[in-house]
Amino acid sequence: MAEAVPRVTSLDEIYSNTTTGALPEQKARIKHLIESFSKANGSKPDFIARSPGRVNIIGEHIDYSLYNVLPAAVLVDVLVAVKVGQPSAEPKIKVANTNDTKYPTAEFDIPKEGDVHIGEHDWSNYFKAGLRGSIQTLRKEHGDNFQPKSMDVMIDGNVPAGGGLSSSAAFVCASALAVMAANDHDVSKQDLLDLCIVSERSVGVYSGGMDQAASIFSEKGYLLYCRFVPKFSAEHVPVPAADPEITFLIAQSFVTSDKAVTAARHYNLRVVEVTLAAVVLAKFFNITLDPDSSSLGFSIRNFQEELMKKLGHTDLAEDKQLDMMIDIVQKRLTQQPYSRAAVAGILEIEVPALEKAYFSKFDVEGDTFMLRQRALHVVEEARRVVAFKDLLSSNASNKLSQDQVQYLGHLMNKTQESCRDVYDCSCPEIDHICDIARKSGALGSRLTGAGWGGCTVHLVPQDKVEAVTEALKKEYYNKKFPNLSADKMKDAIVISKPGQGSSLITGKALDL
Ligand code: NG1
Repeated sequence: MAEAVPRVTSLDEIYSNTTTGALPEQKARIKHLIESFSKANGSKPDFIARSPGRVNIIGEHIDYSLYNVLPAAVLVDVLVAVKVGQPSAEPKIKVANTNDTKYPTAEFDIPKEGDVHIGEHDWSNYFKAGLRGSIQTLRKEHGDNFQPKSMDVMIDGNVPAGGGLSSSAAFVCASALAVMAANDHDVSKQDLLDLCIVSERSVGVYSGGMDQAASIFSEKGYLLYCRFVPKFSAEHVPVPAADPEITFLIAQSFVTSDKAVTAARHYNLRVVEVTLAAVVLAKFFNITLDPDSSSLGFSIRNFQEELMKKLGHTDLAEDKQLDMMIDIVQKRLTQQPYSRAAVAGILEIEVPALEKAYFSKFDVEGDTFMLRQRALHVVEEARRVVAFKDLLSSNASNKLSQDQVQYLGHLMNKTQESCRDVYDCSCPEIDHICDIARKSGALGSRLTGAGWGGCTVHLVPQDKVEAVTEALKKEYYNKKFPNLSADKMKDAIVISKPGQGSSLITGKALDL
């Protein structure tokens, strides 16, 4: 039996041992949510579905090429409080937010047939995305006549929006979990993951799957090593001991990058570029790729597997295979960007056929594509992830030496260089934060998440945390945002130990 998303009856199971002082603060927050819910709906919620944000330690922009990544859940999360109504031919949904001035209440029906409608950019779309995916799954399982239940919902989220900690995945995962639970479905972690990846694509972002995996599968105290092939699997990797202890410091840039708004020229364009790189390389080696589970159906990882089969190298270790891939990308793809006509020419198809295959699922701005640069980032980053994970796993029960800690930091610094220069997904503010942090004691500093703003993560020895924090305040936040409120400053820099993944908060945990 696949493992179900846990039901917890005590908040300690989620929030204790994650960050000092977290438990009382979270209890107060949940109490406030329950009180606001009762005020709006006349009684307490039946349960609260919860899913956290995540920080990616290493493995950036490679999940949608199906390469392994190493994220962890953070403490901040999205809470979806629910009161369940009756099954109905015309089920009604009311979605409110504890911050109702910023996020006004939305009310709508679930259509009898077809998908839940998702309109222009609106905060409630992320709930609708989770709802849409869940209803599709429930109808698949119980037939088209399945009658969903009405729901009164109130949401409270503290993952900074557009801040690189994957607020969208936390929101979609918590919403889908809420809908499945409201309809008496004990969803497994794997099923929730599958449906959330598809759900999030309905908000227009051709997301990889890392964020949803980290949000759902993470366990307190562990990083989550995610493999996407042959199918998704998660391995819980402890953060090894070191002297001084290593910490992951998370610092916001406060440069907001809304993926759903900028996707056409940022995120989705990269998805197209790496997909085109995969099919072009396959063509060069006379390989026909079968569609895979990546966003557009053809991934560099799949090309690698097919190439290794063809060359008789399937038993070669992962790092050696990736070294070969790096060499191939450098030799076979040109520095110059490729036009649509050039790609179509290589694939021996007409431009309209190319456009139908790779440009019709979502809007993409751009007529030239940096295939070599994007593919090179992908295979080199995948190689760094393997090196990082191998070092952690081989030292799970020993203390890391100073050299080993330095090496982990070095890998993170290389990721940042590649994101900045090769994948072009950093921004001046992120580069600046990384410089300040390194100069004041961080061993590794890089953007985390999609980039173009958002958030950074730093590998910092415990005895340097204060120096790095002070330097960032002085040289970045105080200069760039002199009027930052105390609350915002508190959110700007966080040391969050790896947190717990999705859960349903029920029973006694709601008696606050
Ligand atoms: P963010 O934008 O930080 O949530 C996005 C993708 C991930 C991954 C990273 C880059 C979504 C939901 N998430 O993360 O899958 O591709 O960018 O590594 O689109």
